[in-house]
Amino acid sequence: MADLKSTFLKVYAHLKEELLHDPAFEWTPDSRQWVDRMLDYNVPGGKLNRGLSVIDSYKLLMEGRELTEVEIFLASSLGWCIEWLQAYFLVLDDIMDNSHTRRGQPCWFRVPKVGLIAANDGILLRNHIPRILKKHFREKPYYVDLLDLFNEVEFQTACGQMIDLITTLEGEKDLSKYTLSLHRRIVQYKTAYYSFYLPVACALLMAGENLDNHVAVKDILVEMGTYFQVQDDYLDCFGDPETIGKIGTDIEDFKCSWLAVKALELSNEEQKKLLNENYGKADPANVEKVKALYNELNLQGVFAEYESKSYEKLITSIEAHPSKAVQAVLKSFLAKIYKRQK
Ligand code: GPP
Ligand code: MG
Ligand code: MG
Ligand code: MG
Repeated sequence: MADLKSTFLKVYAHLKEELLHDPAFEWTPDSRQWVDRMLDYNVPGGKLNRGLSVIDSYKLLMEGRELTEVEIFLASSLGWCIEWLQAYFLVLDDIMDNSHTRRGQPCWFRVPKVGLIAANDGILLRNHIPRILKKHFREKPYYVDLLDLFNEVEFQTACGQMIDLITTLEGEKDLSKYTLSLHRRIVQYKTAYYSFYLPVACALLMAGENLDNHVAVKDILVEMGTYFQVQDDYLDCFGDPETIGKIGTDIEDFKCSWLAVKALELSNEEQKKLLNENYGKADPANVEKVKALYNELNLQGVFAEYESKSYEKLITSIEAHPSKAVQAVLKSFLAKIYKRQK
């Protein structure tokens, strides 16, 4: 595993060098240095679960046979495309969510002299993906499918982000619209497609599969992605910022978080009143009141229950899949996130 990660990181260095010498632009020392620093700051510093999953999944689809160096390079490159996509989303998401830290360091837009240049850096990160794909996959029979996949998943994520944001609009702060079905819709689009379906879909394309034949796999991965974002919502309030590398802002931002939805479901009239008065305010005193109510309602226990139920349901759907190789892909993905603390 440590070995796979170091191979994967070597591919990052290689792709970065290519991008820093992309012949479509006339590079100067300044411009090259900016992109170099921006990439190192934003791309490789996460858990790399999404990227590494492409290699893992491809290997499992090959029934565990030893991969060639070329196969490892290609699967790693696709993995990095997903990490680039993630970096692009996070740079912009942190501006939109007014966040402070990410991966244990200040959000990129908060770095001195970066500010809103970060918005353009997000655009650059996004554009690096088709640059990488063109360089390494242009001759592959599945090239068009890859481009199409990345485009479709990005579109779905942006739509999810849109509904995540418009539900919080000032003047329309109305907690009564925060239901489990709205929450599910938001997280399915903003998180599940790009974080869970995309890595496996990349591996399937590389293995020569037609994605239309894998709708059942997609459904399971979207379910897993939903569970993953519920964990993210939970950790936003109950996680240790040192461990998760970010400070939660969901309460301040009036987000349709799983915790808010559950709190509303379990509250009596008085508790609902408290939520309405304190949710979505930047003042730490208001935030504390919301957190105290979450504790009073035992949301940690409610989450623990949800977590084990989701796990059991997912295992049951995975075991209903006819292919043992696909089952292995899905189980390995689930094992990486079950009871995660970060
Ligand atoms: C996670 O939401 C969703 C994304 C990072 C997708 C962003 C999509 C864009 C089109 C920009 P989150 O805000 O809960 O994540 P975090 O808790 O990591 O800030
Ligand atoms: Mg967000
Ligand atoms: Mg955010
Ligand atoms: Mg979050």
